[in-house]
Amino acid sequence: MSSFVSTDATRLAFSEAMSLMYREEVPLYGDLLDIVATTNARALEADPALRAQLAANGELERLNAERHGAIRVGTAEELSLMRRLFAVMGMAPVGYYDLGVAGLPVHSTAFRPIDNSALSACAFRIFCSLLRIDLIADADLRTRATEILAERRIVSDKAINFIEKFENDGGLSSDDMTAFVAAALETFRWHGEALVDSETYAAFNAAHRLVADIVCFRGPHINHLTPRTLDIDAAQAEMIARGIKAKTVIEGPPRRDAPILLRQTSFQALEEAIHFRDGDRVVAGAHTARFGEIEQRGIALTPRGRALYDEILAEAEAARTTGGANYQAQLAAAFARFPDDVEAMRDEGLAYFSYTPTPEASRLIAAGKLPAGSVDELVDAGLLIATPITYEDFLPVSAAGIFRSNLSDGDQGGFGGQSSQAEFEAALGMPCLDPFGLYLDQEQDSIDALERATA
Ligand code: OOG
Ligand code: NI
Repeated sequence: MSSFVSTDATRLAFSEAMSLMYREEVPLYGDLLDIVATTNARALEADPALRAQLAANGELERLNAERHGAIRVGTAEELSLMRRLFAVMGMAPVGYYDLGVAGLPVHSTAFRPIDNSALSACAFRIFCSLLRIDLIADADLRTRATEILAERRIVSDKAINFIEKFENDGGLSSDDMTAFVAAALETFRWHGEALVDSETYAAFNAAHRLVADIVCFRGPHINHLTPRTLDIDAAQAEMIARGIKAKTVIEGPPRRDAPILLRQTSFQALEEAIHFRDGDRVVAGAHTARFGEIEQRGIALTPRGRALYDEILAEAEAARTTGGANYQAQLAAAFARFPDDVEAMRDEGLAYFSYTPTPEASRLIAAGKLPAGSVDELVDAGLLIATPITYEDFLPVSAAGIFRSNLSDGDQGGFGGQSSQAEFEAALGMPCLDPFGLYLDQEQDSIDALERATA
């Protein structure tokens, strides 16, 4: 018998420790958690069917817990270290997000659990961006950034020892896990003391705020955590009512009866006091990086559904004339041609589903009497229940909007450049897993289980 703790337990312990740390570091984030808890309780009260569905999926217990956080690293070595550190928590890199097309000097992946049981045990994930030094225009600044990053060590020797132990032994004991979580957490802590002097900071900041945020500090401080809301419009209204500076527009699809993909909003980054060591003088400064975000997740779309989503979103963006509430109305009108009904989405092959036998079908299976038929025929006959598979990934256009809401207007800037997934994966040390393939696996697993039961 193995005496290792599960990677699910490690991820849960880490996400809880991270949440506590962030609430201490950014008190406004505690208010956001409070808003989410209140609006979620109201949504459950108003919709008993939703409550029953969440209870059946075992999702009520950790409903208000964080679903994701985000960090930004500076070098290939740091990215590869993050891959190894998150592997200890059962998280693998899924998807490649090229933010260069949105004018940001980074590209990203999401470290996340991949199978159903791991996702329901703890769905915590980390959106991780890598600086593209090649996109810094000034050659001197590029060299300076490379030198500064080459010298810092973002993961302690202690944490690295546990990572190696995990890799060599295939797991960690309970005591080691506790010690690993504490050591790993330090990597993501905020440091008010900059690594560089004030002049260097100003130079990087002028190149791009993201560059200063990534290069000028001791490590990749967690820049936001994101709990799940059941009603993002209500949570957004409540943020505004409490005087929190929320984004004016919710990113992603409009409000729908059958939610798709991911909707997100955030509050603006706080201005925080930092200090520089200029020779033997301590100089006070300010930095804005850290914020809070909320998300509401819907059904995962197939490549076909996703193409339709991207097409409609691009149309709506092109026709966009107003911000705020009016844009939400324009967006809703543009999405009128996307079926707002799970059955229609299934018929048209737009979304992923998992299939489970009804109680009657289970009785028939046990008696060896389930009628032969395709999945669709069994659903139509009322013997199989099709349950929407939840979208577990991110959206590049939305992510760019989240980044941008936390940068000043002067930072919109021209980092086009070529997409470089191959370069990113070389840095990472493995390919980014394909999200569509993972949803298809989830769907296929449910069909295979049925076939095994009836074989
Ligand atoms: C990441 C922004 C993207 C999301 O939820 O789409 C993101 C960052 O600001 O580092 O977190
Ligand atoms: Ni986020």
